[in-house]
Amino acid sequence: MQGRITKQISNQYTVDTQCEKIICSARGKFKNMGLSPVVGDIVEIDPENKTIEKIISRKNKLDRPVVANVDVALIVTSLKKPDISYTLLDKLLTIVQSNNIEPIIVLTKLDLVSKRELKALKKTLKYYEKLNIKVIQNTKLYKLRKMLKDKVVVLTGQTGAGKSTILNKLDKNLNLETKPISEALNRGVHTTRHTELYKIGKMYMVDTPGFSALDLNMMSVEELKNTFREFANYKCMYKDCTHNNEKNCGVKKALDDGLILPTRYENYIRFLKEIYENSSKLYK
Ligand SMILES: Nc1nc2c(ncn2[C@@H]2O[C@H](COP(=O)(O)OP(=O)(O)OP(=O)(O)O)[C@@H](O)[C@H]2O)c(=O)[nH]1
Ligand SMILES: [Mg+2]
Ligand SMILES: [Zn+2]
Repeated sequence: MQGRITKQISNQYTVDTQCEKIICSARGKFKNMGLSPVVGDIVEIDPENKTIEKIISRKNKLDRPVVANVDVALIVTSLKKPDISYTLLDKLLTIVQSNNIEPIIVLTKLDLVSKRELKALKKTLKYYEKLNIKVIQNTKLYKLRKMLKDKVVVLTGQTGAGKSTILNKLDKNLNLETKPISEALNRGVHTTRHTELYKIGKMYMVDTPGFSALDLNMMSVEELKNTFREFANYKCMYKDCTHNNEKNCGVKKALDDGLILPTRYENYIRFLKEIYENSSKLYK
C-alpha cells in the first residue's frame, strides 16, 4: 500500500493513503542505510505491522524545513513587522530554485506600509517579476488556489511573516496557532514547531517553523550562478567568471549600467563568499 507522509513526530509517521491515515514507524534498516523518511515522502507501507517498508525515490528534498517532493515554495515576505529583508528573500530564492522548486513570492502586511513606501517596494518587486517569478499579495489568495492545484507546497519566510495566517485563510478549519510578532520575537522561538503537511482542497501545504538564518550547504558556485537567472543575459570574458573580481565581467557592467538590482548583486557576492567559506571549512 502506498501513501504520503504528512506528519512526523520522532519515529511516528502519519501516512495518508487513499482511504485512511495510518500512523507508522520506520524500519530500522533505513537508519542503517543513512536514509530516513521525511514529510512529503511517498512510501510503501505494511498496513498490518504499521511500518514503512520503502521510500519512493524523491524529486527533491529540502533540509530546512525537512520536506521531500516539493513542487512550489511560497516565500512569504512581510513588508513591515518584520521588515522586508532582500538578503533573506534572495537566499530563499536561491535555495528554492537550486532544488528545482518553483518560487512564488507572497507579500504580507501591505496594510502596514505607507503609500509612498509601497510604491518604492513595488518598483523593486517588479524586478523579480521580470525574472519570471510570480509575486502575489496575501489579500489575493484566490490567485494561489488556481496556481497550486495538485501541488506540494511549502511556506517559508521569517517568523511572524504570516505563513500560518495564510494557511488559516486558505482553510478556515485549520485554526493554526498564530502569534503577534512582538510576542513571538520576545520568546525568541517560532510559534510553529513541527513539520506537517495539510491537505487543503487539492494541495498539500507545509506549515514550517519559520527561520531567519540559513546556510547554503554544499551549493556549488555554478549552482549559485544559475539561480541568479538574470546573470545569464550578460557575457563575460571568462566562461567561468564568478562576477567578482574578474576583468571584463558583463554582469558587473550591467550592474554599473543599472540593469541589475544592486541588492541582488550584493547578495550574490555575499552568498559566493559563504560558499567559499563553507568549502574551506570542509578541507580544514
Ligand atoms: N497587519 C497585518 N498583520 C498580519 C498579516 N498577516 C499576518 N499578520 C499577523 O502577523 C502575526 C504573525 O503571523 P503568523 O501567521 O503567526 O506568522 P508565521 O509566519 O506563521 O510565524 P512563525 O510560525 O513564527 O514562523 C499574527 O499576529 C498575524 O495576525 C497582514 O497581512 N497584515
Ligand atoms: Mg506559523
Ligand atoms: Zn562575470
